Amino acid sequence: MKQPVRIAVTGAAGNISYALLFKIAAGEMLGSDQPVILQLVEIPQAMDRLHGVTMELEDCAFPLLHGVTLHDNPDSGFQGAHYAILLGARPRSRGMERADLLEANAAIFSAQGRALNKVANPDVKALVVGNPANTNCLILSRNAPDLSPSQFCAMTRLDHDRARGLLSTQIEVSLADIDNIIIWGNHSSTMYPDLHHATIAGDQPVISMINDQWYKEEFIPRIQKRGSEIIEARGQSSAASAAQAALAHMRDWALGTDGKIVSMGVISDGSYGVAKGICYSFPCVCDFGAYQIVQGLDINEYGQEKMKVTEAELLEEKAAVEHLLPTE
Ligand code: NAX
Repeated sequence: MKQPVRIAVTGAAGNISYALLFKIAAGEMLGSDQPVILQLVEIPQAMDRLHGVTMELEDCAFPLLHGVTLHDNPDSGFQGAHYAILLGARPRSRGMERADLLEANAAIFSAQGRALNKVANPDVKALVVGNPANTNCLILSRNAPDLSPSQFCAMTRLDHDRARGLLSTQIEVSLADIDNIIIWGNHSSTMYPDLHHATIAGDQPVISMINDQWYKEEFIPRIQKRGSEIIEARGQSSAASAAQAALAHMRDWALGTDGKIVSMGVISDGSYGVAKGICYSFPCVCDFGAYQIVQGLDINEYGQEKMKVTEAELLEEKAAVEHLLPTE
């Protein structure tokens, strides 16, 4: 039997977590031979709710679940963590300006970055789901100077999988046959869902099978605003699909994508002319526990414009929290 790995989850009493923890404990993230210890982190006011979730985890009697610990702060919650899934974030309240939201989250993710730096396993992989995910991820990484920026990701996998789902329905092709969809940029309504490299069954270009007007006027805006569409219909934001995406992101990062492209928000190294140092979603492949940005894809003029729009938004977000970032 393998040694258990430690997985810290913040926002652990929230909605996404409720759809995520049970799958992790069942082995759906790291495999059915990998025991796990869950380190659940919440704010002090939510500890009772968290206790309730923990009782349910215990009642499931998962053979792979070798322990659950509860924490009201990241310094104890991230102790020795091999993986950290950061769901907890400050939601926008009525009348709150965007800059205030960024600042409130900057405070949370600065403290969590420092805690990861100090107490997590040195090889920890951290995934930020809590919004604004990309800029929160940037703040997290900048506050963990002893860790590599490549140990931090923001989640755009839900957008990636939403794009696969919508395309599969439109062209009536099995999801399993669709590859090389890319989400570029921010997890926000400026993201660029790119189908120019997508293929069916390995070689058939998707772009030749779809109507350009449908692609530009229906598909792209629908993916960009899918989160709001779900809230409108359900009265609550995506939870099960977000949990599934977080699981898929972590599994692929840890176990590899077998050459398949996935979208990951990562700290830009300047690839494709994207400003260095922002957290931007790129096409990635994963192997041996690390991601690599796929290089050399041709981007047409339309795509370049879209990529610039979402880059500009991320630069604006970064500028709004710049005064709170430690100097590099
Ligand atoms: P919930 O409001 O149900 O849960 C959030 C939990 O985080 C709460 O229990 C709260 O007490 C806790 N929390 C807040 N601050 C914390 C802190 N400093 N430390 C630890 N815990 C803290 O939200 P839920 O539906 O679970 O969504 C979680 C986050 O995911 C939100 O920020 C949401 O906007 C974001 N999303 C991101 C997505 C993505 O694709 N990147 C998609 C889904 C989701 O909208």
